Amino acid sequence: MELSAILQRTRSICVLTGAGISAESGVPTFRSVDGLWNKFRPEQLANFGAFIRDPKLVWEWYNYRRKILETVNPNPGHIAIARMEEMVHDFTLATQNVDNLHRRAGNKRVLELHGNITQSHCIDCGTRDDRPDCSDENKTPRCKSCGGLIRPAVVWFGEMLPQDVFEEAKRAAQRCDLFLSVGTSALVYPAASLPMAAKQAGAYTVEINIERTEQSGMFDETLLGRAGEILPLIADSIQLNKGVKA
Ligand code: BV8
Ligand code: ZN
Repeated sequence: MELSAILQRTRSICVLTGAGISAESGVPTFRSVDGLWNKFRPEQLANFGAFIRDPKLVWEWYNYRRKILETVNPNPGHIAIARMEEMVHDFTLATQNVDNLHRRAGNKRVLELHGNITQSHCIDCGTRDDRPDCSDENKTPRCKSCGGLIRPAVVWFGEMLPQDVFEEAKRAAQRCDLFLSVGTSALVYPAASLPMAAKQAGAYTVEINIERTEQSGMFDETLLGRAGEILPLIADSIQLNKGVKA
């Protein structure tokens, strides 16, 4: 059974996205050569130990990424997923991205498996402070109520994902009849376990990537190409099948 046939009768879609969907917006991916700070492996900076050892360096990296996000916009891939949410009865979006672009594209419900870089809070009292004072680059941002260190609200390597969010994504993967894995190298767990959970529950699984990945062999179909070109075609096909007026 091909994807086009599935799209005619699908009532429940679950989508998992990775950095690849934001590449066409100009957000560097993690593993691409011009990737983020490619002299560091993400695991080296995106962990609590590194933060405690050198909070200034880790904040430099997050402020560098926050700055990029102020200059980019959602692309046709993000927008196609927001359209799918409108059209499909049971639609779930789970993302590994912390870039807030799915929300900016109009998705109302986004399961942020790894948090959101535009948010931050105190590691001691938990007070939220999304605009910590990073003006003095020699100082690390401190909590206005207890003086504790402020950290980005993202999930670092070795840290648990927000369990309610991950469990909801897993339930959606096991409930859907179509699972789309978009722009992810599928190397980071437990997010990378979701496609297999969908497959084992009988969903039709499709990978969308500019190249094959570690998991390509598991998918029913791998569509090689740019997410910003393939996803609008899928959204159009869903719209056509539902005869939904734009
Ligand atoms: C945890 C937030 C419990 C921070 C991130 C099982 C096996 C092995 C290892 C583990 C395991 N279980 C746990 C681990 C350890 C670890 C892990 O998975 N390590 C990996 C490296 C092997 N996992 C964890 O630590 C997780 N926590 O397990 O807690 C626990 C607790 C204590 C002790 C033990 C267990 C937490 C993981 C979350 C880490 N945080 N991000 C931040 O962003 O700063 S992960 C981060 O990296 C991203 O969120 C994302 O998940 C990952 C990057 O992957 P992608 O998004 O896929 O991006 P990438 O660049 O790799 O690939 C882009 C793809 O797009 C490519 O394939 C490319 O071809 C494609 N592409 C490019 N352009 C396009 C495109 N596709 C389509 N169109 C285009 N235009
Ligand atoms: Zn505090």
